[in-house]
Amino acid sequence: MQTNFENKVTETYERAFRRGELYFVESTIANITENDIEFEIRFAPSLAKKPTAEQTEESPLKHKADPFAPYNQELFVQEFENHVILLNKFCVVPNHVLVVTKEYEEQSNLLNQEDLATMWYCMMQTKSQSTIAFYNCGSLSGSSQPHKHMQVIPLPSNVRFSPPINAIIYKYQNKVPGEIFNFSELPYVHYVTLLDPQQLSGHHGHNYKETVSQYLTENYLSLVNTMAEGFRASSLTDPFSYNFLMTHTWMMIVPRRGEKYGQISVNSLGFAGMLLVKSEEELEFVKNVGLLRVLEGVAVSKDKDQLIDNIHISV
Ligand code: B4P
Repeated sequence: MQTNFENKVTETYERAFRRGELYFVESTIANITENDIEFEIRFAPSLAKKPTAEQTEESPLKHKADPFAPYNQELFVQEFENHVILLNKFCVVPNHVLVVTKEYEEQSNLLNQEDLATMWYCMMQTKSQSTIAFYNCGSLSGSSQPHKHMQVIPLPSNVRFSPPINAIIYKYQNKVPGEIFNFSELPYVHYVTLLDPQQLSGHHGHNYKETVSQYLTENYLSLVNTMAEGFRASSLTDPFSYNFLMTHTWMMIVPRRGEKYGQISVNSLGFAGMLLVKSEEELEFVKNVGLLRVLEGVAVSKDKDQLIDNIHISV
């Protein structure tokens, strides 16, 4: 049984698609196993033809048009306090939504309590599929639009461990919620924390939204602070770009040092274990080089001498 939110998303999606206001991008999936994790590579050749942010139909010149202000009414799902919830115009997975600030804010800003509350609202209101929420923060994070926006994407329900990174999280179930740790299986610096189901359950009466969003914000900020402390201690410049991922049970943050590895542009979904490639050459490149090597190439390698001593990596 779909919620009102899901009905609204589906109706808007179908109407926008029929009217040619939204593009569904065909893709195929190749699986690749490294370090016992089955990763997913999504091959979407027609995306290579998508106009870039600098050159859209509305703005063929070199100045950037903001697609979220004004936003396309055909993609509008609903308002939620300081945000509008829009459908992604170029979706690889149907019903992929964007949570966009009503007032312009920079994509390099920290998430605030209202951002996290709206991301959580979209996740909780999507009951017929599992979802992952993410934020591509900063210019090296794989983001293409500078107006602050978070994203929530449905995941195929037939995948047992979805997203693929869930295939390893069960090994870390002894971690106390709130403790920050990392996966020894991954070669790049990242920080993970498990969420406490008690704190997220509906047992907080009328204060539910406030209590949950405060809890999510505390956990998000403690990941950001741990990342920043690690970089300060290593005397490297703070990364101002990172990817943030959130499911119903965990959060993860991955600092970025590069936007692309070769031709491959990586966003948060790459670190969920779902990498996107746009040509046969890119697909072959990832298979030859190794997917973890691609991710390590745009993140911070755990092997970097200066980092290994200074960034606290607990397992
Ligand atoms: P950004 O944060 O700026 O960047 P992004 O998600 O990496 O998207 P990008 O635009 O760079 O897309 P890419 O070709 O790599 O997000 C901007 C968002 O706004 C995007 O979702 C974009 O599609 C959307 N958008 C642009 N103009 C819009 C408009 N006028 N109205 C509404 N929305 C608009 O990748 C294409 C898509 O595939 C992205 O959505 C990406 O998130 C998704 N994707 C990546 N990996 C995937 C995977 N493994 N499986 C499924 N989908 C995947």
